[in-house]
Amino acid sequence: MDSDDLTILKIGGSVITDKSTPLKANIKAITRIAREIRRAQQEREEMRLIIIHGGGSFGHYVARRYLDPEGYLGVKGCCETALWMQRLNSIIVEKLNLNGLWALSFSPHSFMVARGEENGYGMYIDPIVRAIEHGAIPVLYGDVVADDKGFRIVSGDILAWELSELLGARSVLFATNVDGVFDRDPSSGHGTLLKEVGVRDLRGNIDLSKPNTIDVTGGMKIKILSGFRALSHGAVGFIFNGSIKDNVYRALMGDRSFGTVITY
Ligand code: IP8
Repeated sequence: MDSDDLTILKIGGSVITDKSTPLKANIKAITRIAREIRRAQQEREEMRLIIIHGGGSFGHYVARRYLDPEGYLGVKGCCETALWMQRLNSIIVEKLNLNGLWALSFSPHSFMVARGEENGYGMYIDPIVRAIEHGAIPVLYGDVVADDKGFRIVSGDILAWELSELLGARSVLFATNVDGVFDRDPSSGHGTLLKEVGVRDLRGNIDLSKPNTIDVTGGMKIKILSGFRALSHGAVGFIFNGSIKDNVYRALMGDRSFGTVITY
């Protein structure tokens, strides 16, 4: 597989679910994004794609009720979270296929383990590579993952960076519900959108906190910092607003005139 043509698109849960209503998918947004991806695929035939989506009002809502202070879910919480994430995933995969994208679901809990903070994750990625080689679009999602003590959560952001590193994908796109990275909390009314952020330069003067009451996997800061290794190996991230029409299409076509580019 030629990894230069491989793009990883992470679609935030806040874009594809209704975050104010538990367990409600945003069908309109999912359908719009599916059409935009299809349009980009038709115009960039060489593009290979992995799609990863977040948890939104499915995974985060369910997991929050079970997480203990150490970040473990317990077996009941694990299975319930996995079940609801699978439901959201099947809605998304269905809409992608209905719009002419040959999307194939992969449940991360079934092919990966967590090895502790220092050692990252172990994954069996051959089926994903084969699927891409044979023309399918693997669709993964933030999920539950086992380590040697129990079940934790792995965010779709981490999966995006991990896969980018393992497969050598250069382009890692994050469709979120904000315009990109701001130098301070934009809700203060004074934030300026940054065109580019180097992960090495992250300093105290950039306030990456994103007030969010529902996410259990952190905000913008973790999204960027968890890319440190992949970025140091040549990946380039792009964080943009995927709730705005045509932005997913534009991002897939290589337009970087909006949003924030993340480099090493
Ligand atoms: O929304 C979290 O994935 P994220 C998934 O990408 C769960 O952080 C299960 C809460």
